[in-house]
Amino acid sequence: MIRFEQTFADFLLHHQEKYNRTYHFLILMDAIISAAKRIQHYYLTGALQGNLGRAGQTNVQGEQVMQMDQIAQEITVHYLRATGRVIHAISEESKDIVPLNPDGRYFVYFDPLDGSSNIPHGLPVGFMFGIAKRNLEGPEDGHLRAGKDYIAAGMFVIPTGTFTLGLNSAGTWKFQIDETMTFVKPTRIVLPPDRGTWELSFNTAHRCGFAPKVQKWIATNECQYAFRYLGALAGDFHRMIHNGGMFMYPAIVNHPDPTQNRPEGKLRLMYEAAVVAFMCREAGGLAIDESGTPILDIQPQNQHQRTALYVGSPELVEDIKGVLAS
Ligand code: AHM
Ligand code: MG
Repeated sequence: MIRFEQTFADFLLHHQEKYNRTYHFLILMDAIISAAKRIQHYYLTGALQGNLGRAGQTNVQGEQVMQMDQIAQEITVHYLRATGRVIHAISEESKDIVPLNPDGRYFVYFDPLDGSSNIPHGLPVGFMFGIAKRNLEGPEDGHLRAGKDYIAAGMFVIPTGTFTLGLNSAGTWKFQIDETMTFVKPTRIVLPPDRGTWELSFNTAHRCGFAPKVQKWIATNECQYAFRYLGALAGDFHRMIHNGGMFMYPAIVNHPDPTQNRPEGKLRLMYEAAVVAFMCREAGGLAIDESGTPILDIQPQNQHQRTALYVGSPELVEDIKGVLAS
């Protein structure tokens, strides 16, 4: 017998009706899913088409741009523009705000292909996005929104065919791609309370650069947990939110070459850290920066702002928060 799973479209339609919401968000999500599928196609065929190399430029962050970064950016902007629902977007791949439709109702913050070091190998990368709504009653009220003002945030782990979406006060949900390239089977994600499955995830090569108290916490606690690190936030966060534990990208303050220090952290607040912090909150977890401030409370001063990140099971994040405050 054929098994028919509930589709993402059905799920979202019911959600919008239940909360008395408009259909505009459905149109936006449909565009984001179309972009993700097209990016996935280019990624899967990238090795044969010669699209997994460098583009030969550096971006606003001074990092090497990959060909796939440019392809994913072009695809995403195309689909967002076509909705007519987005006033403007902020992307890791664009120095400036991307103006779309002055009458649009949403701001979209995105990184169309996160985890660049995995691209040449065709290994998992992420398409991450956060969505906020403009002030519909008055003049445009600014695009620099804290994560707590997002209405939704999500990620696709490409090319594994998984899509995860956090909805404001309505949980974090995972969808799988089926044989017709449709996202189906909504499954609610709740961080598991049992420490038996918990994992730690961080780049251990940077360990000596962490603050001494963070190094000490790791040395004291690491043996209790499995350790996993893929090097792409979407994939690492995907594991963590299912198994519990903590993903960290601490500030680098002790690098042997001080010019390599990153006291402000590496990950970008608006389209990386706040996105996973939002999904984590909806799954029962927490996320803080190096000062212990909740990631979702940080008011961005610029669209490409960076932050340190500790995200995961509340007990572990509270524990490291105490250490950071000491
Ligand atoms: P990117 O936006 O240049 O791809 O960097 C973000 C990525 C995250 O996906 C990942 O968690 C982290 O950087 C990995 O950094 P590192 O190579 O220092 O471990
Ligand atoms: Mg990125």
